[in-house]
Amino acid sequence: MVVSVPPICCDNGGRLPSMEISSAIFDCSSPDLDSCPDESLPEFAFIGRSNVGKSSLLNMLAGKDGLARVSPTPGFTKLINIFTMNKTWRLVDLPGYGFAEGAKKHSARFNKAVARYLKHRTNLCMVFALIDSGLEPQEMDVEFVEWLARNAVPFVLVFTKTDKVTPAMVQANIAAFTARIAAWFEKPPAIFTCSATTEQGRQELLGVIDESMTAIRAEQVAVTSEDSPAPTRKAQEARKKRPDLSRPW
Ligand SMILES: Nc1nc2c(ncn2[C@@H]2O[C@H](COP(=O)(O)OP(=O)(O)OP(=O)(O)O)[C@@H](O)[C@H]2O)c(=O)[nH]1
Ligand SMILES: [Mg+2]
Repeated sequence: MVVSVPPICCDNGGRLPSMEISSAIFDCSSPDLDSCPDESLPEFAFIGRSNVGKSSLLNMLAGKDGLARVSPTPGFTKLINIFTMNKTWRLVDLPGYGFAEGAKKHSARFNKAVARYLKHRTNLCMVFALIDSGLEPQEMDVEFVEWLARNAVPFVLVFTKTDKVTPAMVQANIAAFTARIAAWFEKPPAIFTCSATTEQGRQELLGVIDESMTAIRAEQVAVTSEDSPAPTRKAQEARKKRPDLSRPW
């Protein structure tokens, strides 16, 4: 049964992010989970269909054009690309789904390395699941969001490229998408809109990261201040624990 749920568009309470990006550095490109760097820093990852604007959004948030490579050719990002922000947290540009070339056309529609990263990366705090705001719900996006829900991956939805269509069309497409996924959620996921061209949505998305980092720091302080024989170890475990899915965004 599909339940109709009105779209929730988050503006992070109208607050400006207290965070500024003072440094944005490319770390590495990893072909799979096992070759990703250590899990010492919280990660925020971008996923979505090929060409939806993942790399562009990463650059927009980082405030650095050309940090992640952007291309009009779908399927451009092929590796797990990791960038460190402010020396304290990471943005992760993932290969998109929905694009298959040549001999690989009939293989899995969704990159196995990406699936493993999303399911098993313990320092993954939040996934930004990108959807093209100019399109009616695409089967592949609906299936992917269901996959995220089934695998308890914490995520928010981000509707991209809002500069390309009218606000009314963006809202209509968000409403249609939300209705398609409603049956999977007791509480629908938070929804944001953005444009890498106009920078619309930057403050709100940085606000999500800022709140997440604040929660992680508070958790670490609480754990390390406990009377424990091994506080360092406990703090490390707390950092690795995935965030509570009932968070307000
Ligand atoms: N008008 C407009 N174009 C955008 C926006 N974001 C991305 N694009 C364009 O869309 C194309 C794809 O952008 P990418 O950021 O490379 O998309 P991607 O999701 O990383 O693509 P893959 O790596 O192939 O999966 C490029 O030509 C971008 O310039 C946006 O907000 N507005
Ligand atoms: Mg890309």
